[in-house]
Amino acid sequence: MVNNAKLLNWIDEMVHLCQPDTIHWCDGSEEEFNHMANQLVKRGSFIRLNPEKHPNSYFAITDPTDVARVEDRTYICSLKQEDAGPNNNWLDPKEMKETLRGLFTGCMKGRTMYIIPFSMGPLGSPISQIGIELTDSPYVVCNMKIMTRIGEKVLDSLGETGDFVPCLHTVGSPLEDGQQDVAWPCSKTKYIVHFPEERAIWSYGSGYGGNALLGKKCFALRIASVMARDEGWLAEHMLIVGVTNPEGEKKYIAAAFPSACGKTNLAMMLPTLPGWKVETVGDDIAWMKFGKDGRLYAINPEAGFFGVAPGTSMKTNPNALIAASKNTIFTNVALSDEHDVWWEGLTDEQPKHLMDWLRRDWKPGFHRPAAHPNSRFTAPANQCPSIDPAWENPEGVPISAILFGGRRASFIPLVYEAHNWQHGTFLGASVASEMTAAAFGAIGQLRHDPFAMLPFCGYNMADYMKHWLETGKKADESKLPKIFFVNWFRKDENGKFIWPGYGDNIRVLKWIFERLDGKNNYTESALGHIPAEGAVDITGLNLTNDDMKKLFALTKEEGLNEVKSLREYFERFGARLPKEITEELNALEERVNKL
Ligand code: TSX
Ligand code: MN
Repeated sequence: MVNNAKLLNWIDEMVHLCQPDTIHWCDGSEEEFNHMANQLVKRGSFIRLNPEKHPNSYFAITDPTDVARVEDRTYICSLKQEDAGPNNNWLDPKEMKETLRGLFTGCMKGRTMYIIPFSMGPLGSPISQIGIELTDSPYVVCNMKIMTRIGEKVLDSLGETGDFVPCLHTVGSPLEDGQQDVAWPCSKTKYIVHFPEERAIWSYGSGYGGNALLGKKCFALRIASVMARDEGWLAEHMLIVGVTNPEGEKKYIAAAFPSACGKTNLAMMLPTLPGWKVETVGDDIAWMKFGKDGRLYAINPEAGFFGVAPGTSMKTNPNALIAASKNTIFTNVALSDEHDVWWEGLTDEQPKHLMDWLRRDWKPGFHRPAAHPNSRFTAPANQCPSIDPAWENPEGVPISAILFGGRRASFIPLVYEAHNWQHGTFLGASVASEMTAAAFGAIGQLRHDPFAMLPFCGYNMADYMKHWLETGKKADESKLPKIFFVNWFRKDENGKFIWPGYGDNIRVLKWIFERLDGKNNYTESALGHIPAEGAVDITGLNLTNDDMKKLFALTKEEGLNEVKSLREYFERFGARLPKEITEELNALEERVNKL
């Protein structure tokens, strides 16, 4: 029996507000998943995939207006606007609650309220956190079952007095008596709202991804970043990998990249250097706390991958395809006549006929994609062939290096190392990426995305930088991870990528690995330590010395442009920008001026 008073009181209040027809406590069993998937098939929301190709897997299509996170409808409702910062939409929490109470009144009429107890992180880990999501979407329940640890065991762990983050979600589409449901109910009105002081999430109107699977971006990043600030740990938009050298020594690395840089591909990469191994702990989020030994330990709070499908192939990421070969939900991809899935980039040859993500006929030569560019697979992490043996270790894995990166056609070298934690924090603050999708503005335009956390930081980004600086000051610097910046995307004068990327990125990780062992394989540059000549292992690659020079070339003109762009960007944080960030920027300018 559930005896947690906070939980029971909150559910009572929310049932009264949302007025669902029925209530269902999710036990997290396979039977429950199958039952709900069957219901979704009956109602036309799911199509069962060919079990010979994808056992226990489903195809879902959303409403065409509900296909991505809605950043302009996402709010951080802190008591003070300055605490949300220029990086967030803000409204007074009292006013927002009033608006939401109005919207949520009767929002689940004609529907079932599902109660999903979930754990972010392995159950019982000192780094894990519990959330309870109330939702009227069975699609959300099925996805949460894959992406998190859900069900009775979580309630047991919560106990009588345990705390949790309340996560209320509705698709905002109540049903009148006898009204026929649609395949993807949602509302034109959308609100994704976080109350950081109260540590609560209210999400209205969308059934998709990060808007609706509230454990992921809303909890594990926006709310958790606030908890981490207050409690002295880090909640980061980072993949986690274990890298083993041919001698069998292993180090864990965390890495933050903006979207469209291939984070999931790096998390699951197949190294091309003989004897090297890369294993996956997580592909999106890292929660990091200091252990008793003074080192930083990370867990992946998730249990699945919610990966972008287009571009994923046996060439770019075979481990992701194997992870998604069974027990997987595909959303907004295309469906073949054999009830298999397809998306742009999956195969060189296009299928002869498909149903596209808008349920229309599709044939090769059509000038529109068959799969939505933001279409996804929801796959269990433990099905990934490269999954790390320690991926569910409750203590986490010790992090030796943190990587930041971006998609930069010029100036930013293939790899460089920060001088110390403060300089590394500045590298994180300087993350920027050139856009590849028109949805985010002009293609090729530089977008600043500090720590790759711009859409996910639950408070003022300037205070976030301060939190990183303070984390470094409190720690024993010799035990802190070393910080690096990487850029796989530098282009030559003909607009061609110079670096082969993908599995060959192990060559960069090898240099980093050796730096961590204290090898003197670097030289100084205006940005930081770069590999000494010959220190990046390029045996077997078609790269000339000239190419390698191009990957690290720095010009004064480009450097001054970079400094100008950063100064302009940081200005928006006003007096709240930590003075250390300005100092690092000034120091960079001085070094660039000597080029
Ligand atoms: O994921 C990528 N990574 C990391 C892989 C571990 N991508 C894809 C980015 C979009 C999600 C990359 N694209 C990478 C990379 O390292 N590098 C590039 C650029 C690139 C693209 C193609 C080739 C080389 C580099 N070469 C050929 O197509 C033959
Ligand atoms: Mn992400």
